[in-house]
Amino acid sequence: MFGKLLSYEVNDKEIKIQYEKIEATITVINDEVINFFVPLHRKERNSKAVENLNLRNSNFSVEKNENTLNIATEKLKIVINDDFKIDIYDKNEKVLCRDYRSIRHPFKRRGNGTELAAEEGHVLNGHQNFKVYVAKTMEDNMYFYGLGERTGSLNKKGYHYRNWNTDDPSPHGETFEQLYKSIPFLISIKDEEAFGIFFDNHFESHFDMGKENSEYYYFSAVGGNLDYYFIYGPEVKDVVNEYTNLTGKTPLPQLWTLGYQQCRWSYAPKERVMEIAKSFRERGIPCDTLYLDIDYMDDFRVFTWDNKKFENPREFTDELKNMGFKLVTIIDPGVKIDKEYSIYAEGIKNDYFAKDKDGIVYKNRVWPGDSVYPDFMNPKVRQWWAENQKIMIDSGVSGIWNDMNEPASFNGPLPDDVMFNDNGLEVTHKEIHNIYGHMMSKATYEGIKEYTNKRPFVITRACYAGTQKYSTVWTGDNQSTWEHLRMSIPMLMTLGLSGVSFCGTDVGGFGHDCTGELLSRWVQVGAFTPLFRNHSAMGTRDQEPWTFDKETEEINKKYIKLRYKLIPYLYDLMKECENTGAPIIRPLLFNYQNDKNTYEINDEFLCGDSILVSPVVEQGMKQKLVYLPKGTKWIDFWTGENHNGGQYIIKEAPLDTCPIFVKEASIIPMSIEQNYIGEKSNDELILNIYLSENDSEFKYVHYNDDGESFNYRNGIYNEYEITISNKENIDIKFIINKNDYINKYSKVKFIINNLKTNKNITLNGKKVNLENNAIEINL
Ligand code: MIG
Repeated sequence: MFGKLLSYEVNDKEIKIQYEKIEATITVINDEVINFFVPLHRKERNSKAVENLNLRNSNFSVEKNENTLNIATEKLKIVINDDFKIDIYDKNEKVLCRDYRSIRHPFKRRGNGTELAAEEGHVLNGHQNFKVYVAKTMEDNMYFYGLGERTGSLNKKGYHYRNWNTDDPSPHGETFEQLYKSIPFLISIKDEEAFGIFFDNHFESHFDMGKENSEYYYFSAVGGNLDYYFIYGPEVKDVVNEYTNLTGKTPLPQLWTLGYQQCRWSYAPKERVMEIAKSFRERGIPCDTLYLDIDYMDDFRVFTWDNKKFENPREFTDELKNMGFKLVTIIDPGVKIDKEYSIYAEGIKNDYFAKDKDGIVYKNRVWPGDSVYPDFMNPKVRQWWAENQKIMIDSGVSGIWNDMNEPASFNGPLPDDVMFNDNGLEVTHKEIHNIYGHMMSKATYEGIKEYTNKRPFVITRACYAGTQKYSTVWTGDNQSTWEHLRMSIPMLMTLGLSGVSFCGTDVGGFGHDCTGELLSRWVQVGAFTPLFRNHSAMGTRDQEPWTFDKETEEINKKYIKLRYKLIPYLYDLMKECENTGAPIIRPLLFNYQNDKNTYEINDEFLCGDSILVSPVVEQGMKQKLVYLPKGTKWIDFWTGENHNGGQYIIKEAPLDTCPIFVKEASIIPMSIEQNYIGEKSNDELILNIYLSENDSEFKYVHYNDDGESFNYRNGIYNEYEITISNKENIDIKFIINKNDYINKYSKVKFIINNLKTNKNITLNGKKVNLENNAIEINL
């Protein structure tokens, strides 16, 4: 393809390689991360995912052999051949990733009489040809993970996926090759060693993990540059950390966003919203956030209110705030064509909308009828969109929900040649489709940040690699089916592995009618997912926790309350995520990579390091087969029973019981029960300690700050360090590492949940006596 390797030149971290037909560049980002770039489309890289390429120190060597160029870092050996064929080894010369040398050889699709079959509606794919195509040799024992929002199982080996953000409200199934989000990032584990490939190309792209031919896997795109990063582990954790060093970490959110959220298409008018708000408080079911879907607007004009339904928005949001509710409103990208409407008029005047190839403003149809599409590629448009957030913020709205930003359209898809203006560069829809939602979220984030000075809460449906910097995501229009509850678990774990830690599904399901049993099981999963939002579609039955029967209501209440108790733990996880990119809900393999039994577990997840959740995801099932990973013991959260790791157990799971296990030698911080964040003063820290059976020493660091501002970035936070040494005695050490946030805890309660010995217990060196296995101290 590129011909013979002729010469090379090293320039600091860059190695330019002259081939017969083109020049390629290799950049050593650090010892573990290497970028491979060939300007097939454009000379310069134009990444919207990687905003600053942060090159770190590494001592690498480059050496030319007869036909190859050999690059060595502390961790990797990279051999570059003719045609830009690349082989990568770890430092022990073990193969990690080798380019496939033979020609592409897809499996056969037999298609006699295909026309008739197509007429009946069968999709008859051929094997597509691509402008950018890289095939890697399938080694033995490979497992594949990541790729963002996907249906199907955790392990992607044998499947093919497409990146083209798509709004398809029909029931998502394993046959779906694409959904709303495009994250061209793949993780592979081979012999317990992991690496990642991030193909930073936002054209339509494809990943095929050996479906086409089991001898190779490939990534490809219909246009754009060849631009990919190889990211070495050897742990999946390291791969995710480095990937999020490139594309950005999920920032610490406001505390209230971790509470329970209730949504519906649509709560309106105001009286209906107040009725919902009162119901939560009367029934004592905690809830922090209510949503307004598209019907709050004046005929779907974004940044307006329907004053018949919501006479005085500010008064209304104040009333909600007094009851402890935050309001999030939906904003779609489509702007209604209406000369009298200021947003449209301003956009037209300033040339802010995408145009067709002849330079005429492009229109399609969405909720407001005929509409135009803001050109989010243009920095001026993003600035304008950011300023528009002020309209919502001034009405007392606390967060913004961005929907329909694939972008979706009712009147057929946007043509490839709709034109956008990327800071002076003319780009087509074909090129930027997959980053439209990403750029919209960026604008929304920046506006909210500017006008509130708080950590913005944005929730988006479409996204690209790196959107996690700006927005949380939900997985779009699922259905109230058991299949979709089951599917949500690998889907959310996969999003987490792909950098998008703050994610959730519509709890209870969006389309179709939910049942009490399904909602009861769904809320048991939702209680542990970072974004915990119940949502349902227009025309479906009511789905609030109390709208089925008493039992369903009680189960919802139980798990929502548990969620609120766990918020300090979840907040600590979000803080960890901001530092390391580690997802909140994660597949077992993330922590137990040396236990192969975890590689294909789809119906369990870890919430942080300490909690394993194995929810029931089948109708009628009252027992659950639970796998407990090797190397540690697991304590049943409900009964305190101890189990060895490395085995399957059967856990009794009546409808009100979600199987939950705590890793031994853990500390889980909890808070008192409240109906919403900030209802009660947060002055007591409750530390739940789970001892190990054998001697051990373990540590936990708990973080606390004002829960809303950016002051923590200037050091305004508190940090507590708890160390437990469980040997001859049980020695608890409690230290305040940092004490700069003014609202401090005044009390700490230590609870030893599984105290089975009569060892002496000391706290900071002094012998103490427990009462009901607990001791409380004043600070
Ligand atoms: O096509 O705004 O996924 O959450 O309730 C429907 C109405 C448009 C799709 C979103 C859904 C939302 C709905 N929207």
